[in-house]
Amino acid sequence: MKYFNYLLLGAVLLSGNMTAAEVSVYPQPRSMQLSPETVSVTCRPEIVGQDEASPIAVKNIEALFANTPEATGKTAGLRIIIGERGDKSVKKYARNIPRKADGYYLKISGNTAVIAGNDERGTFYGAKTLGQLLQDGQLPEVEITDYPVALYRGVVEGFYGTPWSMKAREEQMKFYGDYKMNTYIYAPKDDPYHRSPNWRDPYPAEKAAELKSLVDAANANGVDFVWAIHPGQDIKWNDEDRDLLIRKFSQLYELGVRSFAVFFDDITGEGTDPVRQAKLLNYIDDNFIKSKPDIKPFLMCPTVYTGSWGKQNDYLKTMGDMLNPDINIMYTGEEVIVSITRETIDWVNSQIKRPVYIWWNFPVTDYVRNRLLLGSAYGNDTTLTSEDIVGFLSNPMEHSEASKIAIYSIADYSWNPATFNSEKSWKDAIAMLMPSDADALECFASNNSDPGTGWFNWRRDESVEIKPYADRYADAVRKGEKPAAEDAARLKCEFEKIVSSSDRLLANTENEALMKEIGTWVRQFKLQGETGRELLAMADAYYNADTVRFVAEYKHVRALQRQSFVLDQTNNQNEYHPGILVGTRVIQPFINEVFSSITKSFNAKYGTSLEIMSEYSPHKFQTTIEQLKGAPVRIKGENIQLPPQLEVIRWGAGQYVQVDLAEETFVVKAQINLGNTKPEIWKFEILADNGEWVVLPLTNENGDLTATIDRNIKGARLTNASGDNLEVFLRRWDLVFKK
Ligand code: 14T
Repeated sequence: MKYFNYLLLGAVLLSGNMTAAEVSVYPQPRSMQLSPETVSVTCRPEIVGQDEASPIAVKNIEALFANTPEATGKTAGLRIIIGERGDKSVKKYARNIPRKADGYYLKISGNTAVIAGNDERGTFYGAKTLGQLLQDGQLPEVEITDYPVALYRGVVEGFYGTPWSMKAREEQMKFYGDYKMNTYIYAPKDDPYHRSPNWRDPYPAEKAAELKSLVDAANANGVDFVWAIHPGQDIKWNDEDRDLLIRKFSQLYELGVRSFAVFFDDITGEGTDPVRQAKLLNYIDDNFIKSKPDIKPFLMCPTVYTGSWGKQNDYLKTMGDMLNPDINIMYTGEEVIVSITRETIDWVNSQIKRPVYIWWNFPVTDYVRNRLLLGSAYGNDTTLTSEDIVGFLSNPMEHSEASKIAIYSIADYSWNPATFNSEKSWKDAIAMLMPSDADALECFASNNSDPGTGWFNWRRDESVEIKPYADRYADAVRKGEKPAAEDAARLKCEFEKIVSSSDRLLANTENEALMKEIGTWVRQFKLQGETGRELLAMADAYYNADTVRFVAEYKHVRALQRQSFVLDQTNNQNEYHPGILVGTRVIQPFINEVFSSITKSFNAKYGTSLEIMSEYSPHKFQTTIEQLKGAPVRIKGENIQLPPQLEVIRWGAGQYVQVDLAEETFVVKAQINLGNTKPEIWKFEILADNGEWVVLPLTNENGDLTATIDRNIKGARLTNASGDNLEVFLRRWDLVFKK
């Protein structure tokens, strides 16, 4: 038989019924030789070796052909020979099986399919691959040798915020099994029995029962359920706490857990001592982990889990020297949220003296809860081998279904970094989640991927295709020129695509779990598309000097902006990052700038005074500081705020910022952070309900300039009263009210 190399084939059409493009195995196999021949499976295959083979592998094969009619005995059907190294059934193929954990050999030829695993999980993965190859009762003739680079692949549910539901987790287990991920770490920061205050206490019966069924779901899908404890914030370095920790592990062992971890991240104080941490971990490793024959290697997350912190001290080196060599150590990279590079790996491994276990903080959004990160998983080094990394996990969003876009690609990457194609993997993930509206979901995802400049400043590509057109159009507007017709047309087309994609997603019933998570963002996205479309019409009216049409379009844009404001204020009202942000990297800035510029020009030309601020707010902002003119007033939770500015603000003597409230409001206090400045040099005033400005004292509270207000006010103002021109940071400017 003549075999073709799959990778070289591309999308070339083959004779027979299947094309290479149709044959899509995920994660991408190490080696796959595909022949043009196909095998038709018309009756239920005979399975050979099922008594010894991995039971979940056999079960999967049986399920694949459950609806195929029974063999009649006249025609010879497909024979599936299945088993793992050492089983009689696959003895003949022993030398073909890769000697790698989770590895398998799969060969389909004539009327025989061989699935031979290096271990039980390998056999299971061989069965999963067979399932992906089977399409409409056809199997390609193929020979595959496959095994992963990273020994541990999957997810660490390690974010702050609403933990995944048990139902969502069970659904995830199946997904991990399907795409050859073998690890799920249970470590939700907001489970009180994982962390302080209750890490010492056993789970109450009801919670324990839920965890047990989760462990069963993990086992049914070849996934190691790792239970992690997070004791570091209040641990006492004594025998009592040590024994309580082991007692807690024992409870989870009874529930079926066979993999354990201790996390020391995000703590302060006594608990951070690496020597004591290492001694405790070695003790647990020697006296608990290794005392039972069936527990998998121990895992820890260090306090110094990020390179830029670790270089300042010997913490990681101490861990590397002291920890038992078989305890795995996690690490997020050079920063908390960052891509993983070759240098990252080489440095950390030199410290910890073992291959690192990567905790990749993508697509986690606990630091930007008003956004969705749906972009591709690009940027990690593709030369990593099993000597470099022992594990590679994703820390996901609190939206489990939406996180699958990234998780799918991380599964692909961690199995086989060398052939990883982030763009293709992203597209395939989207098609897997929503086959019939994949293009609509792609449109949404490609415009919702950047976490912004906040906290970590790890930026992601967004709206890449439309950006050049948007830039050129905005540039023309900025110069007072009419934008090119081609750019306007391309943008109009894009905004229409945004509207129609949103509508299709909102009507989609194929993946209800996904729509439940992202629906509000999709509604916001639709409003953004409509705003963009009407803005272009407004601009067009301006350039044609059609003032009547301009005003009508202006009002339409305003109405859409107002709807978007209401949506933002009434959904996802978490205390950290409330609201619903979409298209923040290219589209929203484009809309804001063009709206303001054109309205300003219109006002100048026709003597009108239309509001130029694009972001709708019932409250108004006035300032004499040039840099801050046009800044929006936002309402976030219980704060009316001016958004923090990244650049230094040059605040001249006597200059002020002032917020005019839409209506009289009871305000508790003002909290202002301008970097390191003294309260005496500022004058803070409120506009009292009798219409008079009243000066209130400012005090310094933990770096914030604070004024107690506790009354109804109509506005507030802060003036530079130092007599000097100042350079300050505008980090916070909040009026705190009670709803
Ligand atoms: F353990 C770690 F590897 C880790 O990443 N810990 C947390 C994690 O739970 C969280 O989801 C993630 C993303 O926000 O970052 C870590 O949490 C932080 C990191 C910080 F730098 C929380 C506050 C920080 F200032």
